[in-house]
Parts: sequence; C-alpha cells; structure tokens
Amino acid sequence: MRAVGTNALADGGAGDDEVVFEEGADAIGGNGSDTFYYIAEPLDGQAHEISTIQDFDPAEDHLEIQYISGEFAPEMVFIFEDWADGQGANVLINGELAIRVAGGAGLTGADVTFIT
Ligand SMILES: [Ca+2]
Ligand SMILES: [Ca+2]
Ligand SMILES: [Ca+2]
Repeated sequence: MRAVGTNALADGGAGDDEVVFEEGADAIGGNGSDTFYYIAEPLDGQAHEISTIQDFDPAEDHLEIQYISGEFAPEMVFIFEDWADGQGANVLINGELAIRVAGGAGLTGADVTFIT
C-alpha cells in the first residue's frame, strides 16, 4: 500500500508499505517492512516544518529522502544525530531539525537512500 500524507498523518498499517510524507507530516509504518519516503523541499532561509516517523524499525524499515540537486538548486546537507535518550535519531537539513525518527537510533546517511 502507498500511504501519502501532507501536513497530516501517513499510516501504512500492516504489511509492507511505501509511506510518503512531506514537511510537517507524520508517518507510521506499522507492521512489516516499510519504506518511508520523505520529500524534502528546498527552503531558502525558512525553517523546515518538523516531521516525525513514529515507529522506525531499523531491522526492517528503510528511509528514502528525495530532494532537488543540481547547479541551480540550493545545497542541502543532511546530518544524522541520535537522541540523547537513545530512542531515536534526528535528521537535520542544513543544520535545522527536519525529521524526528523514533526508533531510528544509529541511523546514518549510509542507511538512507537519497533520490535526486
Ligand atoms: Ca499496509
Ligand atoms: Ca507496514
Ligand atoms: Ca515497519
């Protein structure tokens, strides 16, 4: 199933799902091997609305991030930081918090598929 959320909640539910979410939207994969597909918007000087993946399971789920790159696109730098409590990780874009990944402790750029 393909669940899409914009400024809302995308919930894949049971089974293997592709859960598409944008800035400010929350995502739930549910049971199964889910692909969370985040669409990052280039924002010149504006803050990102924070999104949350509520149940990332590194053993079976995967994160994909789509962004625009190229000569005329603003540069986007992605940084991954574990939460202090070890229960998740943050994805920062150009130094600003963009995605909170509950369950995603240890997540690095090597675990993520970037689509440009
Ligand atoms: Ca499903
Ligand atoms: Ca699922
Ligand atoms: Ca899952």
